[in-house]
Amino acid sequence: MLTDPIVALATPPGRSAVALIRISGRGVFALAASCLSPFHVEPARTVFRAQLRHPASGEAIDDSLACCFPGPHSYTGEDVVEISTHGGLVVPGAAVAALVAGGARPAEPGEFTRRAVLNGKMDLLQAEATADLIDAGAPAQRRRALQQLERGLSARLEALRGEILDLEALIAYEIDFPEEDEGPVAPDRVRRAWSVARERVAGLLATAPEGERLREGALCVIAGRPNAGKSSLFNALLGTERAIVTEIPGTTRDAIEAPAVIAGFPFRLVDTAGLRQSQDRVERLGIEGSQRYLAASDLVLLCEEVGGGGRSGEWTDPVSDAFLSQVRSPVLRVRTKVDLDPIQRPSVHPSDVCVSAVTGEGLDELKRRLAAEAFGRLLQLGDVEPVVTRARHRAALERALAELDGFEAARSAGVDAAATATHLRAAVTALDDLIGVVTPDDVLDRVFASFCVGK
Ligand SMILES: Nc1nc2c(ncn2[C@@H]2O[C@H](COP(=O)(O)OP(=O)(O)OP(=O)(O)O)[C@@H](O)[C@H]2O)c(=O)[nH]1
Ligand SMILES: [Mg+2]
Repeated sequence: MLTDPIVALATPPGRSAVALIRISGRGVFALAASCLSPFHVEPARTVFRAQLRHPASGEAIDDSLACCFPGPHSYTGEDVVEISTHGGLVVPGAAVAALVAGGARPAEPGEFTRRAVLNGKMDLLQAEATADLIDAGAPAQRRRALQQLERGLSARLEALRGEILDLEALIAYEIDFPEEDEGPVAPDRVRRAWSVARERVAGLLATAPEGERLREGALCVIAGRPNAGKSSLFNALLGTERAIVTEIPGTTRDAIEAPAVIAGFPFRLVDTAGLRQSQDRVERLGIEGSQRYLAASDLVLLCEEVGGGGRSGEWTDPVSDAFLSQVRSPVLRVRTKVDLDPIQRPSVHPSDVCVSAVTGEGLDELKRRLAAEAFGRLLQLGDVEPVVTRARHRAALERALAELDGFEAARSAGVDAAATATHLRAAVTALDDLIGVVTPDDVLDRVFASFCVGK
């Protein structure tokens, strides 16, 4: 399927040693030949040096390298030429303009990958993984995206699809021999096959919360009463002096959000205004902001100074506890400023983490706990087990699960075999949509909306 020629700069604009330009589609070899000399398709996939010129004016633009990928053995499945030019602010733009003058159209975001999907070079899950790999900001995101790009998730879903098809085949016997009381397939066998498939769908679905969190970053809110050392901890976790720290209680007013990679996982750390009953209008607004963040959080770090409370070093913060009573996410208690009062430490609750933003003590332990709390299931699964990472995946699996349950309910109710089988068909369709076997245009539009140009 060859379509109109498109061109895009595949590398980001700006000062760099080289830039990569791609053209793909019908007639791109002739188009490239009008701008590059010498130009030859053969030997394919071999780099050669060529002068790049404007096809109309003949003006020399760059001394470049070019490489031809005849379809279908290319990224898009179409004829593709990749041209490496010098980087910087002027050369790549002039090179793209020359190729446009030669007849190429500037590509839409994600258009190359979209063509790859339409031409069967990759499925929709791989296309999403391509975007995730480019967007990865933490090692765990990169590993997960690469696993999905290498068809980890696709292969698992295909196996699952196969199991449901097998189940459909078992049911087909009953459809063909409806009069026989005890058909050729024991009901137990159907039930077992159903239960295995259901467990697998449910298992994958259970990875969705942490999988989606992996793409977006876990929202970790640092809360506690004024002066508890929240901003200091925030800065220590980020490794920069991002938030203002003073000895005056009520220093932080506006919540500050910053991305952070902790133990290889992506987090969005939030420093908040200290929790207390306040008459100050500005501070009250700040505290309301803290509460909004708390409500949306994936995880709360509740801070209290280790020597700040009662004599025993126990938790003494009823105000924060009252604020937190509305919070549904897990709360990790952090005892701060342990450098100040080491004597109190033995009486601290064993699950509390003791840290000092001044000496750095306890920070590694806290980071480990954060990763375990926000991504424990992923840590347990390791990098080999597939995980679903998008709302689109979750919706499709929920649909498949509902159909499998519908199948079992219909069977229990004594519905005839042909009617129960429609549920299995629908479950298979849900998985097909997820992998992207036949994908309607609007789904493609949504998937590729967030892509960068040139991918
Ligand atoms: N010795 C010591 N002092 C600390 C530590 N962490 C914070 N402090 C001090 O405690 C005071 C308050 O620190 P902040 O980080 O501003 O506390 P906060 O919880 O953000 O306070 P608010 O924004 O007012 O709610 C400052 O004087 C810090 O220098 C620590 O680990 N050790
Ligand atoms: Mg603060």
